[in-house]
Amino acid sequence: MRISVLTIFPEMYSVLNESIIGKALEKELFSVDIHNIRDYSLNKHKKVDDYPFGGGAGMVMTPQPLHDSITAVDPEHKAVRIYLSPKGKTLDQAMVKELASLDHIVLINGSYEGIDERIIELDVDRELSIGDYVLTSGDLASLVVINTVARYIPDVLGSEESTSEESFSEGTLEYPQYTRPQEFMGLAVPDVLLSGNHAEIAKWRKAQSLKITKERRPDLKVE
Ligand code: 4GS
Repeated sequence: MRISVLTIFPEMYSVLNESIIGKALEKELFSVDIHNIRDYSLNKHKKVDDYPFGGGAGMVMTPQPLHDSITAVDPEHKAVRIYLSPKGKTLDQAMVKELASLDHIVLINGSYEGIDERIIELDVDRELSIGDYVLTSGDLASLVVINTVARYIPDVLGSEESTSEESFSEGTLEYPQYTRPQEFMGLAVPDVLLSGNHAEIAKWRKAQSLKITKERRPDLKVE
């Protein structure tokens, strides 16, 4: 899988060199190419923003550098082009899985008050939000997309970090986990987890998972 990123803050993506994602990129299990939108500006000062028509606060990203950078990374429009914005459909684990099945995605990042609407009309396939709050630019949202999608690329996660028994994998929140010591600050690990009875452990975990989902996320509706 290839992920292309269009941004005016390419340095924000240095976090991709860390941890599990950094290792996966080193192994070329997938690729991320980052492009500075400013490099595509035909303005003599490399300007990428301007005042909004109609007035109002802030600046708007101009269409020319966006259109040219999008066209440069995806000339035949074979990729799914995604604009990160609070107006988009909110990212969830089902969407993450779907995105992970694509060959090429382009992540388009706005800053300031946003981008000229005509770019959304002309060049964008989908708008995607990571949640109901406002960031200073789409870049942290893009990093969330890259991180969550990468987890579904074969061999990115080791056997210790599988996507099979985690929150949302069954549409529910994950059961509580315990490790050594058996007692900590007077608190014991639930007996069933020490029993060696795998059927009973699975039953307990399932029940815990349903209980915590009902309590904390009634919106997730299970069964
Ligand atoms: C989000 C979000 C976001 C909106 C970008 C204001 C700068 C900012 N992008 N999910 N202009 N939430 N974007 O807040 O994706």
